[in-house]
Amino acid sequence: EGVQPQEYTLIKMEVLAPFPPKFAALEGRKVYLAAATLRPETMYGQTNAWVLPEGKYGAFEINENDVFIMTERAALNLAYQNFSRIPKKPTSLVELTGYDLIGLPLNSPLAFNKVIYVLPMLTVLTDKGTGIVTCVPSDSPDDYMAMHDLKAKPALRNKFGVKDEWILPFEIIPVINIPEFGDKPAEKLCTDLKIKSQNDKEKLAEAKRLTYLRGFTDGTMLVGEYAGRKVQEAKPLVRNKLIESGGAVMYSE
Ligand code: A2H
Repeated sequence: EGVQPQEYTLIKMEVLAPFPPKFAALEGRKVYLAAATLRPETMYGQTNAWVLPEGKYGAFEINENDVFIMTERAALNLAYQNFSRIPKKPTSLVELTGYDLIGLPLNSPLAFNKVIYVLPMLTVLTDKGTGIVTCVPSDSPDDYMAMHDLKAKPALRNKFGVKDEWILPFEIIPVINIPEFGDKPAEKLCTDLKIKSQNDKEKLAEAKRLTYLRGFTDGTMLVGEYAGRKVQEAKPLVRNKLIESGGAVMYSE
């Protein structure tokens, strides 16, 4: 990691009732998967959340009501940023793995899809952000390829117990137009660069660089309250809205 702190928006993806048996200790609480993003303006296009199947997570008390599911490392950082029931001390109500989370139904702020599901992604890092990633296949090449892999490979879905209805009905939702790359920039770049799977690290890094750069400088919002505005202008506005409405908190590491 560099010396520059990275500022993330943590999106509060609410876990919908009924909770599974493993979540018994969380009854009566508001439970969220806390997803770290650098692109809050894309949240309209969320199609699912990603977790690392073998990853270790906890359900941490943020205050009397709210519980965030994330890595312990993120919970400790957040506790030092004033997000913990006991000051500077993360307290977990239950230990979880990614496998416990796969298939949970979520409602995520701004998402046009009212219910989305938790799915496995093998490239999620547990030492970055919260270890939870929200999937926006229109604008993130990593997300697009991971979704493409799961859709194209029934054996991969089987391996992780992913039901067809958690993924197959979800289509790419255009969120931003980039003059060079169109309304589905991630798909266009992955196709143009002939990226084969979510494990094609080098090409994905190039696709990410291009979408991030061009999206920020030349992108225009297609949807939401700031449709027609430049991404540069919309990004802080959407982020502030999310925070004011209780849908997100800021987090740095
Ligand atoms: B971004 P940086 Cl639309 N493991 O959010 C792997 N990836 C992670 C992660 C983790 N533990 N935590 C966060 N991320 C992803 C949206 C998005 C993102 C779009 C386009 C590009 C993009 C929707 N997914 O990121 O290494 C999250 O995905 C491209 C860089 O800290 C987060 O923002 O720079 C981004 O990586 C943070 O990456």
